[in-house]
Amino acid sequence: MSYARLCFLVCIFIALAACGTLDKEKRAAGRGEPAISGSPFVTVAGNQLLRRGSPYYFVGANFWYGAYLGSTDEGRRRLQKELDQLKSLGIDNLRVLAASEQTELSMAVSPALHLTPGQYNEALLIGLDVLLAEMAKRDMVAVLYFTNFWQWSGGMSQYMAWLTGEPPLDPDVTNDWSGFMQNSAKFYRSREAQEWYQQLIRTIVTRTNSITGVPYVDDPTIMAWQLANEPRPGSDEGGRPFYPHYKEWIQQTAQFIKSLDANHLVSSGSEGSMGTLRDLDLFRDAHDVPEIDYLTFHLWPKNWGWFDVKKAEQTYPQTAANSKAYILQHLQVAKELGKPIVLEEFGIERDGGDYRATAGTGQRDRFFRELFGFVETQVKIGSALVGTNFWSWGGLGIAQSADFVWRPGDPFTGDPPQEPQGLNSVFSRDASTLEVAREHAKFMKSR
Ligand code: IFL
Repeated sequence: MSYARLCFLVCIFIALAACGTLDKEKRAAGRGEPAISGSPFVTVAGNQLLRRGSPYYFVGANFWYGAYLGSTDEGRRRLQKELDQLKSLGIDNLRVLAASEQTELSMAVSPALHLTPGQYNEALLIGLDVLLAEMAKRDMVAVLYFTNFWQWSGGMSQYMAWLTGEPPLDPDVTNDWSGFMQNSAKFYRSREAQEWYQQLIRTIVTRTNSITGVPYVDDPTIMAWQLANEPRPGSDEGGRPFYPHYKEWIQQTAQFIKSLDANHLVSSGSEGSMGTLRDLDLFRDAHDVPEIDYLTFHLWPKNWGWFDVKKAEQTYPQTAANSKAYILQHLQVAKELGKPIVLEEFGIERDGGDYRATAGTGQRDRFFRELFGFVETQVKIGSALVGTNFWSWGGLGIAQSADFVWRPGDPFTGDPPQEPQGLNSVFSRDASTLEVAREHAKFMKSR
């Protein structure tokens, strides 16, 4: 055989082998089996997430202030300790606030990353770099959200304040939550606000990490970009006429992110039906766009009036039943849309509604155990549920005042500034709660 002919046959052989491998990977993903090799990025295959070619199931936490810790020397020391602890427990998927807006809102965090349209706080951007670099060392992944529907980080209401030149509507002063939500939702239909928001997105997505030198778009430490924390179409009473703008915003923002970054997943940050005018069909419709890779939903028994900490024993059974029903409804939507789904927020107070870090966590442990057990059942039967992030990691943070109110300069806990410090925080010392999470992580990693 001539040398040229031999080379030709070898090339054909290699090409056929490669096709066979790809084919096998596709088939394995379709059957929910581990593929042979795979992308370092978290990717989607049908109702599943894949990481490095294997199905990816996770236990995660909300760590909204991660980039804040990365922005100071003291914070970095705390960050390293906390990431070590989380990693040792198997909690390795962190949902993080990527951008806050500077605001006069009374219960908002400061400093902020987005100072005025187009101007950013470099220290907090570096904080995000540090967070990602430290997470990469520990093989953890992050979900990063770009703004907030709520007031505690400035959020959409601050974009509206920039637009009008008026102070933002402050729901913690007026107590007019419906008015606040209707005003924040104008963000979706303001061309100028969308330009500022997209400029911010472009700045973050196209950034190169100053610590690792890795462009964000090439960094597998990022699992997903997320449009916002809990974006709603408006208030339950008044939001319906504006729903089309909301859906359009979801699709256009996701398209925009994809135009900058083909490697990472995109999700909305929605609470599910409770955040979509209490309408499951609208939740489904809003996420029935190809640019949204996976669904998200949140579960808040106390906020939704199911759980009353003062009548814990009486209200717990209904809380558990409602929670499971809510989960199942959302898994059904995910199945219908053929996408994975993440329960990326849930929480419950400490015993007796006591905010002190020394207060018991019996009721929280019970709730987490019950939810995680339910998640495991759903994972075993191959539903679309791929992971959870509890709300919220409080780590080594601690309330500084007897009134449990956060004030600028105080250490961060898992509870944002609008809520009592200690309300939903899972602290580093909460051994029994963390043991429940660790056990669940073991199961999820075995899938
Ligand atoms: O702290 C809240 C946060 O704004 C959120 N969802 C509910 C949390 C607890 O009330 O995103």
